[in-house]
Amino acid sequence: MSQVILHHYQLSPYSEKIRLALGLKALNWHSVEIPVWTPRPKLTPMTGGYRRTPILQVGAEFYCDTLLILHVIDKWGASGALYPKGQEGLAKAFGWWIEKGSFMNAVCLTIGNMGGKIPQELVDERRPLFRVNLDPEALLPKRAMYLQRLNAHLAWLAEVLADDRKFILGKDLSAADLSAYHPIWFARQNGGPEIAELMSFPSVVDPWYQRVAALGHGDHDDMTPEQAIEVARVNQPNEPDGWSPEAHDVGLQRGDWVSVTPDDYGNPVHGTILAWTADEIVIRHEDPSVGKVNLHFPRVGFDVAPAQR
Ligand SMILES: N[C@@H](CCC(=O)N[C@@H](CS)C(=O)NCC(=O)O)C(=O)O
Repeated sequence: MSQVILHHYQLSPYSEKIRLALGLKALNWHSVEIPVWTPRPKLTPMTGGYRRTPILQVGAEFYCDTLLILHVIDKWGASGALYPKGQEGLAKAFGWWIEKGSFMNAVCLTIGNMGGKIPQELVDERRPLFRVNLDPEALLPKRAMYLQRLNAHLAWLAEVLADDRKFILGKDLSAADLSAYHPIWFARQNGGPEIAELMSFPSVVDPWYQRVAALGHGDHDDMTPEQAIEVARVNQPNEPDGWSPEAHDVGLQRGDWVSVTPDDYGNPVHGTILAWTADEIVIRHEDPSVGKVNLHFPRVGFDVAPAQR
């Protein structure tokens, strides 16, 4: 396997989800620290402008969205399985629910308590992306709303964990645990003791939380963006050709120019579609600085449509 490169920043909860997956698999990886807010001039040319965090790079293959990144990581390393046999669907469905239910509520609850710590550039830059004003002064008066929403979802998590099981699906950790963990991690790391105390069911959630945290991040070293660009430049992208009849039903053929757009928040990315399978969409992107690369997206959570060049 070619070297594993994670483009991420420390504060990012979705990146923490992936750092822990790399820890579970005891992988060696390279860390490229990206700016917390755009512009990201060294990353954007490689990823066609896909702007969410994190992104996993292997050679000239770029994996976007943690839903897909977990599936890629799951195939590597000797330890742990993110999708335990017979529970694959449960792990996916649980993870989808808990992230949708808790991520933005945990972020808004926490940032409301971070007055003086959130740069105005970050507030201004995120507003059109999330369609939320992340200014702590605007969020603090809404604390009660974000708290009750988050705690309603934590109640379901606590209900699952109430029988003293080690992890959400039973004795082994799965992708579901990582999806449930990272919004709570963000709140605990950044909201201070006040926010930690407002979050319900600590006696049930705490022991599980500590078990997930104990995964650590695996062995990693720093890589510069220039080194990552060089890796993409010297490697040739794969030529995937998996093609589902579903693609024809939405009017697409291999080789068409398409847009791929997150169905919740984020911008479209354009390229030539190479593969459409049960789990993934692959498009080819080209840029003078890196040459040809493949951008991979999960099927769930993204809309593909024919586009004009
Ligand atoms: N569904 C996406 C969500 C990723 C996401 O929202 N990440 C946040 C950071 S934790 C983000 O992209 N924020 C804007 C940015 O970093 O530019 C995934 O699973 O990767």
